[in-house]
Amino acid sequence: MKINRVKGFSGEIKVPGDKSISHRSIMLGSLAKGTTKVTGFLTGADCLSTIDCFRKMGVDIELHDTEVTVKGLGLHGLKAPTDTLDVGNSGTTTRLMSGILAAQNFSCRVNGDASIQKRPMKRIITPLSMMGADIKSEADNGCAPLIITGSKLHGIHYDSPVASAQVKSAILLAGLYADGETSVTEPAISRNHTELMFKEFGVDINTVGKTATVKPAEELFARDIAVPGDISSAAYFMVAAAITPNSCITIKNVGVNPTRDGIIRVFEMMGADMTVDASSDTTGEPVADITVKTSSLKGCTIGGELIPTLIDEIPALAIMACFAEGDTIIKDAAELKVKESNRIEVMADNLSAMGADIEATDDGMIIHGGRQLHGATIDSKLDHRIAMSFAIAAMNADGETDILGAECVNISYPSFYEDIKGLELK
Ligand code: SPQ
Repeated sequence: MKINRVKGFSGEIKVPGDKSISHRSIMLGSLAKGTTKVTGFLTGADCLSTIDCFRKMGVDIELHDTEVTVKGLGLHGLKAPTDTLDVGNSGTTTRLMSGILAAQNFSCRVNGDASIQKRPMKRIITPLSMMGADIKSEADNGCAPLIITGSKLHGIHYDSPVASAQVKSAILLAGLYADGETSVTEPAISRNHTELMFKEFGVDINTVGKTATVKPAEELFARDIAVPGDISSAAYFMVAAAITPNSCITIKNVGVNPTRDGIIRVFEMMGADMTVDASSDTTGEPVADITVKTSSLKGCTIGGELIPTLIDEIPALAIMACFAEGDTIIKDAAELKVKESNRIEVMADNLSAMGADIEATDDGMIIHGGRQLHGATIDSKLDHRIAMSFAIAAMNADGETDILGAECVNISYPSFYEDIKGLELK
């Protein structure tokens, strides 16, 4: 896709539903007793993979536009799939579903695309095996395809070496089926959508500091879920407004759960012209309207416990840093290397191609802001967050930028290019 400089952006937008919450609504809806109605569901490819997997396990799931009806089979009602469960490109589907599959009374195979087959699964195989699970990596390389044979599970306490909501959630989901309490302590708090949704579905879950503890469940009770807009998708519009002259964008109904709102704190640190109007919660998740205007930005340091609260927004923030005065240091973010692509390497390579002054480090990157970007050929590596970040950069660069694999935005934001074009000043 070829993209050129724009004059500015103006207007109001509602971004699609939160990806993390959408996945979890299908999983918990499937395990609940009764019918779960989901509104604002994200119809990106990743969440469709989750629907497909649970349909293959006998769950009746109807999707109309962004509304989903899930007729739950109860905690012990899933059926053995006759085929491999295809998770596509979705790490969330793979890891969270593995926690559920570990406790079923059947065996199954879980596989996905080339990117999924490279992402580390040992991080869930290790704790789930400690609970008694039987999970094998088919190629014995710690990655998918996985062969999961349901087993009797025991409650454990796990000190997770990584701040990862996918690891934590896989263990907590398995904990629903364990013979005692299960708890996970993280080095820093990761997104807590599983814990919040557990509460909504009547699960006994408790969080103290960095430790989440779940009691085995007898039953989950269906609950309607209103999915807020995804702050990870809102991020592209926030950055676009901040770095593009003559711009003002309001993003309505964005989920601002404190375990996800690190981008708001970074916008404050960088001096962005932003207002956040909090409205009421939707199904336990706080929501706000966010307005960002063209801003005069300064570099900052992003690291420590802030990282898990903005991990998926780092590619967009790295673009923003190119337009700030001074240096931006992103550290403690080695997890970026094991996402849909190695996001440290891919950001450094592509931003360098556009003329930015950027150094990749072991656990992040250092960006010396203020260099004018120019058009280049960008390899998205089929990573949706890379494609969307560089679309925003391209709209502020001299000359033309060509984004290879641009269609991969369908993973989390199928209408991204139409939506951003719709806000462009003519
Ligand atoms: O689902 P997937 O492929 O892992 O998606 C990503 C993304 O950028 O959309 C990560 F690449 O989001 C993860 C996120 O990074 C979604 C997620 C969740 O819903 O629990 C948690 C984060 O991953 P992790 O490994 O830090 O728990």
